[in-house]
Amino acid sequence: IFSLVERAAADPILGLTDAFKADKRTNKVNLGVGIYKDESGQTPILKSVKMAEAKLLSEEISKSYLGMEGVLAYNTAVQGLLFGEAHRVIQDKRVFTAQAPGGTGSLRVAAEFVMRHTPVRTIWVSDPTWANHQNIFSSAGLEVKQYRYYQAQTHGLDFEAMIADLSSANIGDLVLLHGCCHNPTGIDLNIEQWQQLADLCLEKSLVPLFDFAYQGFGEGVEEDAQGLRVVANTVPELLVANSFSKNFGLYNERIGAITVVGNDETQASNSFSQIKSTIRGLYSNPPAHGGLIVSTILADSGLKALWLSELQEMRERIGQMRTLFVQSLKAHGVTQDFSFISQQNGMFSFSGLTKAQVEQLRDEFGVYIVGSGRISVAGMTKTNMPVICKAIAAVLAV
Ligand code: PLP
Ligand code: TYF
Repeated sequence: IFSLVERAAADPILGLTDAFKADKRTNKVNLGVGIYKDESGQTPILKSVKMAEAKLLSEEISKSYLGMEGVLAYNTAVQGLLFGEAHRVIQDKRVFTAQAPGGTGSLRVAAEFVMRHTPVRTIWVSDPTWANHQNIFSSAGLEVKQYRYYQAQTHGLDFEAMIADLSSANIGDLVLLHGCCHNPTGIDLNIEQWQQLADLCLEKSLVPLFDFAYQGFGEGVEEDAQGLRVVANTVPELLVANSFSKNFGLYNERIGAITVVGNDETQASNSFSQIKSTIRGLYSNPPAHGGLIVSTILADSGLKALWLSELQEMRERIGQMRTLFVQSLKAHGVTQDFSFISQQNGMFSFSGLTKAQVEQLRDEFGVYIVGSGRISVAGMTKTNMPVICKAIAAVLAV
């Protein structure tokens, strides 16, 4: 049977890392995949994580199975981060959360749950969006449609087009929304726009599915959740797939969660029972370590404060790199206006560089960015900045 299997295409983002590793040049720079690097170019383990792990190592007494929903204290803590502890959906007991393997696993569980237990067959994603969304949702059997989002001319949001496209969605359709730090554009909605979008979802009975992978990388943990909270205040039903890969630096622990908010306690609880059943059919129950790390940190005020300060440090370093990037492009003789890069949120910058320029950056200069022109600002340092800007100046001058 395997003789019939055709070779899969490489992932447009992860495949770049393979090409980067195989590149023998010494001054190469990887600004493809969204992984945070510190000033020395390392992706360190957070101190708060190391301390939580030390505590777990000395106190953990069993490796027995978790339930399908994972670590209970973790799930409660996730809800606090997402909605704020006093939010109406928590008080009304309309929200349930299951630990799941990363943002990706959480998105897949959400999609499988919707396919198996609701009549909904369509999900709308932004144009552009994270490359894996199409793969995750179509693997679960959902039809993926696109709504307009990014306007190339202004390097900004085309909110009117977004609303116009979503106005043609059918009752019950899922709408994938990036909670903050939109990947790949770095462009987010403001509060008024979130409210308008929430009103549309309510009016047309659309169901938001939040992909929340960068909480704390925009303006702060609380600030970044405002969009989600506005929507949760307005619509009766929604799903959230969140990830702690980036904001806890727990990439390879595969830690995230799937959260369902229902119309009332019974509907939410019934839905959650089916989410757990879906999980059982996929991987039975999640690995414990990541959930225990996060819940240990969030339950301890000292560790939580340390985590928040480490997250702030990552956020601020990326902000500094944005400013330096814009300045040093200018210093390298680039005359085009790149000031929009300072307005974008999160790890990424949507540069507007063409596919041909992206290829030239890689082939001639060893600077790797995603084909769409997305640059991971989180991979820039004061040391590699001159290499990057010199290369970009050269491809723009052609
Ligand atoms: N969603 C978005 C928008 C992302 O950028 C990522 C990046 O990794 C994910 C989901 C997946 O997160 P995880 O690595 O936790 O699966
Ligand atoms: O967009 C990124 O770079 C991150 C990391 O299949 C990532 O979200 C990229 C591709 C992928 C999984 C994770």
